[in-house]
Amino acid sequence: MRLNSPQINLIIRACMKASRSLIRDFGEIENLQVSSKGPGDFVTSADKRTEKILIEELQKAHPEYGIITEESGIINGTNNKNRWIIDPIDGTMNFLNGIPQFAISIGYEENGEIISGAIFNPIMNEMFCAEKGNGAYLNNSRIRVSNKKKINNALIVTGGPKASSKIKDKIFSEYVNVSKNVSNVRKYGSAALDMAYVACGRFDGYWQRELNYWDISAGVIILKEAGGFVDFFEEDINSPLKKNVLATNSNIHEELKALINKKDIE
Ligand code: 2AM
Ligand code: CA
Repeated sequence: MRLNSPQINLIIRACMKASRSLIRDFGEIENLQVSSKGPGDFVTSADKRTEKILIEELQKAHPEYGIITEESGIINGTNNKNRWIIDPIDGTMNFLNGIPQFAISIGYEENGEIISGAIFNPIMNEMFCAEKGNGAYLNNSRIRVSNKKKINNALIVTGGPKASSKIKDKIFSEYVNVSKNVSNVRKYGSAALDMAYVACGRFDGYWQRELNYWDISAGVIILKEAGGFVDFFEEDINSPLKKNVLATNSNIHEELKALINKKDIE
């Protein structure tokens, strides 16, 4: 791998360390699923344990950096210059159900711009990472987005609506509209991995509403460095950590955008 900033090395080291207990925890899930208690509480503690290890590792090197995380919220909130954006387990529902489609996601921001990041699926042993100007990688190989040019041949991935969504009907009708105009649509359950999969050409495009910044921060730089294009649409200035995301191989971007922004689904 030719990525070598101190930040990306730190992120990768933190991911590797945290993944050891995460893999053990995932192994326990199967037993818990058949127990009367179920795996719910166990998953919450796996999430917290993973996040704690990640924060400890990152803080060892830079105690002053800002951190935004899913579980612990905001740390060193006044530091807007250097920030880690952490999702300890993205794809929690998959993890909970013993499905190996989940990942640790860490993005690194300087002055509000994400400049490096990694998404690590510890079960598949797939480490996606990127650094501004130095390309994107899957393990030791350079990755690029697909070259597909026509939306009707495209394989698209999406997610949601979440259980608490107030715009379920809108999201479902969007799904129908896109489905009618592309080769097929998948729902894989991890926003971070969905973005990474567009970056390496497994999917041609991805969209999802009502995400959080930590779900997709690392994905943004990985996809950009792989030649893709990322848009945040219908942004709410009062909730800067809430995101609606459209991410593609660039070629099909405008066409997918048009399918999502159709008047009849507004
Ligand atoms: P999570 O697994 O960390 O919760 C599933 O479609 C994707 O949406 C996952 O990446 C999931 O992240 C994310 N997501 C964000 N907010 C969510 C919520 N409230 N409920 C379910 N999934 C959510
Ligand atoms: Ca997440």
